[in-house]
Amino acid sequence: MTSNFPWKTIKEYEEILFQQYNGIAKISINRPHKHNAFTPKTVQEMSEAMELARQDTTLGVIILTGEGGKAFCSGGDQSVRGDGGYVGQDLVPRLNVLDLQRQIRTIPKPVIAMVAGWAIGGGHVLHVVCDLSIAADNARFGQTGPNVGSFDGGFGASYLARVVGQKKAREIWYLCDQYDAQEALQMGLVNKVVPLDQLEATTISWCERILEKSPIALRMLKSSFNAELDGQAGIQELAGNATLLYYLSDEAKEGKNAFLEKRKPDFSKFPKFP
Ligand code: S0N
Repeated sequence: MTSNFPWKTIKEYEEILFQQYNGIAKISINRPHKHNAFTPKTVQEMSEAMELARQDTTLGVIILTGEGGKAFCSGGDQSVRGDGGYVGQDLVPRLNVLDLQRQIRTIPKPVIAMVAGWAIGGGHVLHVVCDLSIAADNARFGQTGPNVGSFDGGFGASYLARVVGQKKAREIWYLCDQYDAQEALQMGLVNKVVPLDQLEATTISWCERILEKSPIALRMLKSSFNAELDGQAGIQELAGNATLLYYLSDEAKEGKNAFLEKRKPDFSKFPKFP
């Protein structure tokens, strides 16, 4: 799938592409020969790119995708799966994709999965944890864990059930069926289905519409959606954003300035809202 947009490389990696265009970051798994299965290195690179996208104040939305048009991601690379996790060059077994899942959920910018072809296993979970999913008509979705001796009982089970409902989530995991893009749309697993040749343009258009919106409103909404599900960690995220907003107020600035000026703060002028 060739791109019609003038993406510029942010940083060179071995197993992913990390690019930007017009305030949009794109993180793309670049292992099409393996249907974009991830190794510990792929995940480590994605994680670093996600953090760089978070820290860059010119970037407002992140696209997660896979190269080649035939697969978004087919999950953990089974050829490097060892005892206790996926084994990288340092020979240490890891399940670092779980850290990446949490990063996608907590980065205070919308993350959009742009799905062409297979989104399977741990690759399926990656699109599930994204804020939005836009699918090409060739997309196919499913879990394989019980077929290949694994399972994701974290977001892969509980958050999937929040998205499609308990019955459907159990069906997806217990039967390991594959679902086409229209079926995914019907069960609320994706937001939109478009022809493959319109996937990138549609995703960019959604990103551009999101970028027109208030960044703090989007940030508050993302953490609010998470707070309901993520317990104390979710409340911490939402509360951190409340603190950010409070810091911006004259009332909070009075407290800081009084300390620096070695005087008693005067909060009397600030309203005690009902
Ligand atoms: C996607 C499938 C259905 C596509 O079938 P198709 O079109 O027939 O293509 P293939 O010929 O099968 O594939 C093309 C080439 O790509 C290789 N390949 C594909 N997927 C993988 C993969 N996951 N790992 C390694 N290689 C892969 C093929 O081997 C083939 O290469 P060649 O031509 O050289 O043979 C089909 O490919 C398929 O079913 N793939 C496997 C899907 C799968 O089972 N994925 C792993 C599922 N598990 C996870 O993702 C674990 C997630 C995880 O990290 C985790 C997280 C939390 C808790 C636990 C875990 C955990 O470890 O379980």
